[in-house]
Amino acid sequence: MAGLKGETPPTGGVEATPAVELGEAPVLTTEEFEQARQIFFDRCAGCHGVLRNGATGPALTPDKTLPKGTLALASIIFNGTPRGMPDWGKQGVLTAEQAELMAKYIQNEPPAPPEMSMEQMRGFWKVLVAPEDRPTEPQHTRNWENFFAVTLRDAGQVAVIDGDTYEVVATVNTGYAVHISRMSATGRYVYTIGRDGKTALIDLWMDPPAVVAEVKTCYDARSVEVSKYNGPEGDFTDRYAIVGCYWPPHFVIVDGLTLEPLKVVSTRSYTYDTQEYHPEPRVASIVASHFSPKWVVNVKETGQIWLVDYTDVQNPAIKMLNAERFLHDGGWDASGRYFLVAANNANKIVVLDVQEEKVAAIVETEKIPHPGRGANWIDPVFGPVWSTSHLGEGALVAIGTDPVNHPEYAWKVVRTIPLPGAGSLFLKTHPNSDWIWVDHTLNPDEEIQRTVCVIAKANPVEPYKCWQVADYGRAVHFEYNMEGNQVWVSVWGRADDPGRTGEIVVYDDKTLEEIARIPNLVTPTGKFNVYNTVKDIY
Ligand code: DHE
Repeated sequence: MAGLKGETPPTGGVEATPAVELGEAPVLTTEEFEQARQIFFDRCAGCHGVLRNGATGPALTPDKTLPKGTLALASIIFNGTPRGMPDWGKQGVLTAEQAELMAKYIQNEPPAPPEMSMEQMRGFWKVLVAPEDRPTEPQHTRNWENFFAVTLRDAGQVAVIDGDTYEVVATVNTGYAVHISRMSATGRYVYTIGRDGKTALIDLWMDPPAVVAEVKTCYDARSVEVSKYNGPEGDFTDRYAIVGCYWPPHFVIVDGLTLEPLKVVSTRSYTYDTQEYHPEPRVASIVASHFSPKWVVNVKETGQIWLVDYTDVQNPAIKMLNAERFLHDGGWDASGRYFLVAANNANKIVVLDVQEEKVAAIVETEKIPHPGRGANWIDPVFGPVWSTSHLGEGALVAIGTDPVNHPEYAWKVVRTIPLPGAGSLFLKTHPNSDWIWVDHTLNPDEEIQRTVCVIAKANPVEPYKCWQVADYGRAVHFEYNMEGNQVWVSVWGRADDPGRTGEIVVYDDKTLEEIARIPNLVTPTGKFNVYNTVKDIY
């Protein structure tokens, strides 16, 4: 079979013109093409896009890949690059044969994945325990506000762990590779979003906590959020949730208590600057405003921030703000008025003023900012700041966030603190803490991957201390307990390596001494403390 052609990507009715002669692409059998298509969807689409137009990672359309050739592409796939391409071969995720298969696959035209209708979403929707059959008060005596929802990435599960006792209270089946968990405004419910587009609703009042509803609204997703507003325009507490999809490129508003899909809105649109049509503008981070009944929806490829008013979900008013490409992750400043989001490949942080509903500033930072939700703290010289670390540079920056009392520092990088290396994914602090914690998960050096550093807020010029969290795997992501006096760090092992699948290490935040290990977790990743997530404390 000559270079197997995929279907024409959806272009909104306009015929797509292939950029190159497909005859040049390496030949794949139908089975090989199908295997490669699945691997691409699971491992590559997140950064490169399903249609391979590029975003966090470069475009991988045949006009770009064919000139490189199979050997060079396979080497990149196996060994990774310092710019952030994971070393899939070295990590043991792909074999040399699979790396070669993927190298051949990406020289072919990308096949178009299917769309998803409201009818299909409704077909996937299940209410396992109806709201009227759920408990009216907690069925256990545990301090559920100090529970942590922990993604067990390669197990397709979320562990609910008691932050007081470190016991795993429940391990629930969710979607595959849950990306984030968000809590209802009351904290009672956890909303998880799987990479496979499945949302699960976990009721923490049940004994043990269990999934009470689930729905699939996309084939590929990264974000979920709830309605948090309670004010003059109404009480929307826990009334709705919103799921942001990578594929199909849309967001879906669902009922907050049952996950019934209610409204789907496409994000296919035009880039904010050149105003070119984009067939795959994916939904990156979403946050709920506390000031107004609105979600902040960050649309990656078109570089727009959409303010979605949820007072009338069937007829939502959407304000589209021009921002920057490619929007990714971000968090609130301490006041909750400003949302700071990374446009990671532009090396910029966009500052949204939700009160004025405008972009307040775009801040130039280091290479590939990756804040998670960032870290808010008081700098001894510059006052209130928000920080991000970076994938492409060993640097943590502080950006002034107080235009009223420190206007000269607002929306400027006021500090750049050197780190042992690049490849940082996350950082975290807490108002009660003296430290900012930062990881180096994607650094190519094995020792640095396991190393976390703390920076003293009182002397933020260099790390106060750096150390390896474990003698295997990679250290990733932080979360504080409810009191803000303990820090949890994940260690990624390998799902197929018994005894070293992964664990969580708990530190005393005052002394930086290790106080507990929660062992035998399968690739624990994001950890979300109920209280801190409800209150947006980071
Ligand atoms: Fe994430 C947050 C997308 C890779 C773990 N990640 C986010 C958010 C987005 C996103 C849009 C913000 C959600 C929000 O706040 O609403 N992540 C992507 C990707 O597209 C990317 C680059 C590639 C992919 O294929 O997924 C990617 N992310 C990863 C990982 O490899 C990580 C480390 C492990 C994994 O699960 O795949 C990972 N991402 C996380 C975590 C958060 C996150 C733990 C939440 C951080 C927080 O504290 O808020």
